[in-house]
Amino acid sequence: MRLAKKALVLLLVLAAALAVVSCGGGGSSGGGAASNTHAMVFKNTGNPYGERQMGGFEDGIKEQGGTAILRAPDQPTAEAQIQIIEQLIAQKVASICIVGNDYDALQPVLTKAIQAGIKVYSLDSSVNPASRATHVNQADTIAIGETLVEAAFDQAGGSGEIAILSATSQASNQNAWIAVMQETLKQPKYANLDLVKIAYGDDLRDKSTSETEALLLSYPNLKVIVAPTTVGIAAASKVITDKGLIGTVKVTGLGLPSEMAEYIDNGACPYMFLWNPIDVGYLGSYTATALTAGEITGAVGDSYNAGRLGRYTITQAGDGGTEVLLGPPFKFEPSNINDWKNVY
Ligand code: RAM
Repeated sequence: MRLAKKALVLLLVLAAALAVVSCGGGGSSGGGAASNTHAMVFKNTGNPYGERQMGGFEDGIKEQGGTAILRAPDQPTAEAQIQIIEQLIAQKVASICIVGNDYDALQPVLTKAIQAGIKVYSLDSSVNPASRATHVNQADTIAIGETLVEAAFDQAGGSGEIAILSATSQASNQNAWIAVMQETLKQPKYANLDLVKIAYGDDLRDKSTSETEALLLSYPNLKVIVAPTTVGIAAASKVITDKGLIGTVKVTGLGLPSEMAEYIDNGACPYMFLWNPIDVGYLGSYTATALTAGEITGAVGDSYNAGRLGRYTITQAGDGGTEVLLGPPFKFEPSNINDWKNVY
């Protein structure tokens, strides 16, 4: 009797194990995510930068014969991205490219995806190293932060009040750039620059507009607004233009040429920086297929072909994980903005 019970238990255990294997839930080599479908989850909808980045990703996936799924929640929150990622796990996509709304909060759901055999990596806004194979970084974090401080210094004439208008307070890309800016401001050269406030427009046009208006009210002597977000820089430039403050308060930061050409032309933003968001997404698409093909694991030294962009090698990231770097940021100013405004 006891033996029969034991045999039954053994049989049940074996049956359960078989079920797990056939569902592909058995680990990273499982077959649950064997499709050629690759997903990108952006921060939120309604951001032209995000649309360019997703467009580049889709082009790259298509030219490799795969299917791209492009998703973004209405609001730029981790909770909303978690719901989308749960759906993608159920769909058994081959890879998930996450543009993180939070560095740590996505870890449980991304771990679940990884355990289901899905290749997970971040792009543009990173998630923590435990949640990703690697990170596709648009440009060197330190170079961006230092460049923005130097621009604020130059546009303020070397002294005075400056403010930062960021995206959400949880956005890891903006937070990494702001951390470098704060560090850089400690250098003696920048001793006369006073960072009075870091405001958060949440990458929403209306909130970025009202945050800019609040900055102008609270700090009447403000000289420069640095917005390391394409949504924020465009909203701030429009407020400065509408209020007749061109030349009094300058705007700089990271902007999309198509949205910023009019403000570079009218002087609200003397100059700004960015990289090619289409290329960021496109590099992501080749990272996806290199990971799912098992060509790379995301380790330092892994190298792979990224179509028209050429070959890339994975390097150590500042946060202890790894990354692949697209290239240096580019400066947009009156002399070149018209060449770029129709490109992205
Ligand atoms: C916004 C987003 C994006 C960032 C750019 C600079 O569009 O926050 O993540 O990379 O700005």
